[in-house]
Amino acid sequence: MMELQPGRIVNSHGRHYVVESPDGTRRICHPRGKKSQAVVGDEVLWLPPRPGQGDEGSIEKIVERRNLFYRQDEIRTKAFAANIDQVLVLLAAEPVFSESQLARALVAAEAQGIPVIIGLNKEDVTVPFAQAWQRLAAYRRLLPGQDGAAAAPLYPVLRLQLDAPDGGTDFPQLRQTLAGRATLVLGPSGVGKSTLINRLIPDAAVQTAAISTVLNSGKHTTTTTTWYWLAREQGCAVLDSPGFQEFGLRHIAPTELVRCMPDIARHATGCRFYNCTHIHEPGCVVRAAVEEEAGPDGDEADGVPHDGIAASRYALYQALFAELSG
Ligand SMILES: Nc1nc2c(ncn2[C@@H]2O[C@H](COP(=O)(O)OP(=O)(O)OP(=O)(O)O)[C@@H](O)[C@H]2O)c(=O)[nH]1
Ligand SMILES: [Mg+2]
Ligand SMILES: [Zn+2]
Repeated sequence: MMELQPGRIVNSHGRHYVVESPDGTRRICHPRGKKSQAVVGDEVLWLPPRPGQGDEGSIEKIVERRNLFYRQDEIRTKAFAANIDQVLVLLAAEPVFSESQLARALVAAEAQGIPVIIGLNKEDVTVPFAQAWQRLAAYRRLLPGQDGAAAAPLYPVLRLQLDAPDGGTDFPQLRQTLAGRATLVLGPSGVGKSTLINRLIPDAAVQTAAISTVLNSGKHTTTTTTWYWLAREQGCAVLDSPGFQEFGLRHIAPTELVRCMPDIARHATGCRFYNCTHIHEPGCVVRAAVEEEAGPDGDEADGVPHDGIAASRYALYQALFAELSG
């Protein structure tokens, strides 16, 4: 009897999975059944080929996952990765990002309890960068700490210039958050996800491509998710992923949504209505907390904690609630 071997899926292409053994050796394996349910990041048990049966192994078992980050579109489920410690949602000055798609990715991460950091790349493209930075005000601004904790932004938002020698203003902070964790790099096409991987791991030599500024979109250069080690002994890995356009949230119930939007959830607990949808109920405290006004200097991230809900975030909640109820 051949013995089951432990391994981790580091890349997949259709029914071909690249499985990495603890000693770092890699080989192609196929899933045993008809369905291929394994995803990058999965820990698996696999069997080497029998003598004379080629050199591809077979995946026998997927070890129970800590988490699975995925999107659920109308017709299909698209798994990005399993067993990750955090998601870096990378955006850029160009192409112009969709706040709705950003919010959706954040909701999907919260639903799985996966911490998120947001990166805004291409600081050198100054005017579009300033506009994009402003559009992220609701994510950057400080929320008062709860239970004695210090005030903190809704999400950390880092300024980056990933093709520059120093990596941009907040690159040192990015390096710090990557240490000791497995980070899925997620975002639209053309924002610089693969550029980041190449910068961190020069051996990776991942293909990158210039965006089309005419179409305001990337070229979808990366087509599969890949797990790269930065420091294997410390468990530090970064995962490159294909750019996404639409982030479906069909797997989230409308009543679950508020829990996945922390700036809204912090008010929802005070709502006196049992089963309040926070959409139309008169006297709902969530609706009362929506702030139409920006901060004193017009920038919501003015360094002063704001407890109110940014109007743009509440509008996203309303739109998503309606969509998921449909
Ligand atoms: N101006 C500027 N361009 C950058 C910066 N970082 C990356 N780029 C460029 O942006 C383009 C897209 O980069 P990629 O790394 O291929 O983007 P990606 O997110 O991997 O895109 P997909 O694989 O299509 O999802 C390339 O031409 C990069 O050279 C930056 O800081 N400033
Ligand atoms: Mg790429
Ligand atoms: Zn309410």
